[in-house]
Amino acid sequence: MKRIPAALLLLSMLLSLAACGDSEAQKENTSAADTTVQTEVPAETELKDNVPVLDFGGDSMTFATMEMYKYEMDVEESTGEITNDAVYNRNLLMEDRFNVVIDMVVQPERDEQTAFLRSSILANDNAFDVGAHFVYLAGNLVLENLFLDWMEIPHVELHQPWWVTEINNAFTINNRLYSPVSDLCITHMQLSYIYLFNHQLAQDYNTEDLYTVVDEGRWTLDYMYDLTTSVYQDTDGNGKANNQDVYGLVTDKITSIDCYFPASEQPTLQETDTGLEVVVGTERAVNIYEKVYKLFYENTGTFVIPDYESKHAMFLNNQALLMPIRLVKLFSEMREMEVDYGILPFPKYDEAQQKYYNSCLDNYSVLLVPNNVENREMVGALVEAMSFESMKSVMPAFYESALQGKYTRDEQSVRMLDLIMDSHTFDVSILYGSFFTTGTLSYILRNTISSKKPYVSNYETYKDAYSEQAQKLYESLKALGE
Ligand SMILES: [Ca+2]
Repeated sequence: MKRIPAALLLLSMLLSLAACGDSEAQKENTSAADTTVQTEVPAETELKDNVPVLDFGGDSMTFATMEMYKYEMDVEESTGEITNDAVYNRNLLMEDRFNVVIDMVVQPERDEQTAFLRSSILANDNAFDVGAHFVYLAGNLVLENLFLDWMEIPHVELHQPWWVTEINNAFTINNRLYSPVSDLCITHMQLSYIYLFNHQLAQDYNTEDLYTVVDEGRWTLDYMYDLTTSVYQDTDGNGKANNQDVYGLVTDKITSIDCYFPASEQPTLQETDTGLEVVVGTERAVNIYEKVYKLFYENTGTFVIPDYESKHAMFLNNQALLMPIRLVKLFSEMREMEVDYGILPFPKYDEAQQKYYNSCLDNYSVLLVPNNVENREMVGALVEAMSFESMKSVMPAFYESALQGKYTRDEQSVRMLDLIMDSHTFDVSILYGSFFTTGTLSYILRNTISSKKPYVSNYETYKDAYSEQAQKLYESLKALGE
């Protein structure tokens, strides 16, 4: 089953807005989103969760979360703001349907959250039913044997499109899954890495239609090199490639690099019959390194910026045809952009690769159930139904907010967003990153590309340590619950 609703929903908005002029479309934006969505897509109502009729007698369903992400789980009141109200309405619906009260315990920051989840479970105080935590910090807690395997939670149907299949598959080891992701975790969407392209520069440089390139499966690392290498203009005429010039690609050299392995269908670890195998020494992995290296450093059309943020200013100033960015920035900085931009997935390894894959920054939420939770049935029913409802109404509300104003005209970008959300994957070595301290397996591509270190010798140096750590991790995971 494809994850399609957001595109369908937004398409219905687009169609309803198509008759309006630009300024009207912008004015009508919020009300159109509020009123037309539900009525125009009958197909949508057919998709629903399989949770039966249940009455939890007014009990509390309590989420443990952090201040910065509490909007994923609950909001205090209806405010008229589209994303706030989508969460508010979802929870009203759930409270009514299951006769529960949705509640939260909120910690100020990540360290308090780590401490709270652990101490609450150890104290057996039943202070929460489901915890949400940063993916890169969750693995440590999982290894402390604090949580239940979601395969044992009733009503949870992990194959449904409101669960993030590729990530959950990657996190399943020994047929157990302790830290899944669903559309309840809206941060997996917001922290998604995507590519933006500048429509004006695409026109100026006569590039072919990039959506067609994606659709035809030709959006690859090699294609991106060929496309960007001819795009350069020494705008300030100083004879040097600097931040005043125009480029085919402007990129950071930090977290976005983490996405090229997953996008090329290259994991760092793979489960075998006997353990976890480290697979970053393969020919494919080495080739990915070489392709990204060439794209970054052997390309007149690329400008590499050491920090994360300052590339945004260059893109806003029409100095970059392409730029990788976290989707969440569309809600803020990118709203200032006057020239239209389009959204693209990360490139594939080659045309033979069947699918596009996209990844996220390692700060999104995963879901954790305490091993002493009182009511597994309530946890399963609520998380399943809330995840479905999030896919149906909360995700589209966030799309609408992200693509506000002039971008609501770009139905192609919405289609690309759906493709990206439908292809989220993530490396399990980041979930269990604390096991891979020597040579930091999870970030081997980032570390070698950003420092221009040779890949193979770097891998050879840490090869034995990686294998040893992977085997220890496997044994620790096997011992959980036994
Ligand atoms: Ca220059």
